[in-house]
Amino acid sequence: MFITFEGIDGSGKTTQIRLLKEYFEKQKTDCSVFREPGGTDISEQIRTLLLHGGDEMDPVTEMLLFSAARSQLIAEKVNPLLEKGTVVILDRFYDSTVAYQGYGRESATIGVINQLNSIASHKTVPDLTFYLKISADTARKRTEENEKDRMERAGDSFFAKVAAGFDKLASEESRIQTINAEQSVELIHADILKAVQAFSRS
Ligand code: Z5A
Repeated sequence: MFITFEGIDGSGKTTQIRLLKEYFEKQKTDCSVFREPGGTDISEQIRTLLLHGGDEMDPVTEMLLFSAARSQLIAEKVNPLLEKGTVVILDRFYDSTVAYQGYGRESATIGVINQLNSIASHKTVPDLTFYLKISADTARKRTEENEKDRMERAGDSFFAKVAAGFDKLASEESRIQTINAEQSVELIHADILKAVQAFSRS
């Protein structure tokens, strides 16, 4: 099973992924977790460039680097694990490129980004995607102590466009389940488990 988590920064993805991994481990089901960008030596080097490179990075360069990191992760880790029957969970996947580089930066049309995503994912499609939907205010309160990286330094209007992009994607794609991420950690986990168990039975 291939599961991805999406949402704006601070929506609680990392917290929920940790709980879901614990659930699979209790079930004695092999489960691997990777973050995007990242998850391989090459992809982690690209992550450093993307999050800590200079503010002068060109938006098309940024879009291509996210895709390059993804291609390496899918080819080197995700696809071989899925072939072995391991559950793979990704903290972000290509929906983030649609939301951030497509709707947020407007680096290319959504059609072009979809083509790029198809190439960079090696045509691997998630079985389930959880979109943790949260207001910008709640997300800001949860992350205000953190030091801001290059992406996080983009302004409020950029993040409003990204959030609207995620909403639009979720309304268009049946694999995407929107979860109310304003709830407690426990209630969000329960919603996610219900969807995972329903998928496993189907
Ligand atoms: N990006 C892109 O532009 N294009 C792409 O294609 C891809 C990515 C793949 C990666 O950032 C950046 O790259 C990201 C998008 C961009 N940039 N932005 N902006 P990252 O990997 O460094 O981090 P992130 O994915 O944006 O999120 P995060 O900071 O790791 O947050 P999170 O995982 O969503 O949340 P969390 O760490 O689980 O929780 C945040 C805090 O809230 C923490 O203190 C928790 O204890 C607390 N929390 C969590 N859940 C709750 C609930 N339910 N109630 C109260 N408090 C909670």
